[in-house]
Amino acid sequence: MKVWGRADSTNVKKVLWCADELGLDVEHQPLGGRYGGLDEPVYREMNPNGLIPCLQDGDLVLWESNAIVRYLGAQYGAGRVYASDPKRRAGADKWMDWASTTLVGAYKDWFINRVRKTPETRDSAAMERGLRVLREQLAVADLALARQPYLSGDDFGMGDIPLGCLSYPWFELDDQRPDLPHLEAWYHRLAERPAYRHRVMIEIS
Ligand SMILES: N[C@@H](CCC(=O)N[C@@H](CS)C(=O)NCC(=O)O)C(=O)O
Repeated sequence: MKVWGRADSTNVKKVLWCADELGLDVEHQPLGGRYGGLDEPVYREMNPNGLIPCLQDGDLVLWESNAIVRYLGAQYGAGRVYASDPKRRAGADKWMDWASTTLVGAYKDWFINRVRKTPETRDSAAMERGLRVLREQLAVADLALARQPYLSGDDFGMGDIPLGCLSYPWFELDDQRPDLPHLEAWYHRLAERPAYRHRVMIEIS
């Protein structure tokens, strides 16, 4: 099994973290960002979007990070990362989609300006707007986590992976965060997982 994509990309982190949780032996090829290679014809053949991550497992080539996480879970983690019960699985699916749709635009506005731009080049208005929306939206996750220990339900699962990847910079950068105790307790639970520490808690860049 092979995964393409630089390790510090949020979407690549999802895949590498999930694979580690499942104990899979993955060949990792950094790509994108400072590594380049996204316009190489061989890569475009696999992922015509020219984005990372991309997975190859036997004759399957797959892009879209959440689809890859779902595939790995269904193929190698049924009953663990990927709930067998459709109702429990739908609950996890919901949080995966929520993180990648409702939340991610605000997250990018905040993260890119906060981390990747210099004070001179950053769009402060976009950064503040992103921060404001993040504060509001993360309260929704906090409410859910008041009732269950994981976004996936009683146990860790794929529903925790997208927000788990976004949460590391959120909790580690020293911006003013609202008091969301259940979200914070969940983050600390994730930080106890060796696979999370190995794949997600790496230098923020
Ligand atoms: N919806 C796609 C988004 C993929 C995406 O935007 N990937 C970014 C990195 S997080 C990318 O390829 N950026 C170009 C680069 O890193 O050079 C997914 O979830 O896989």
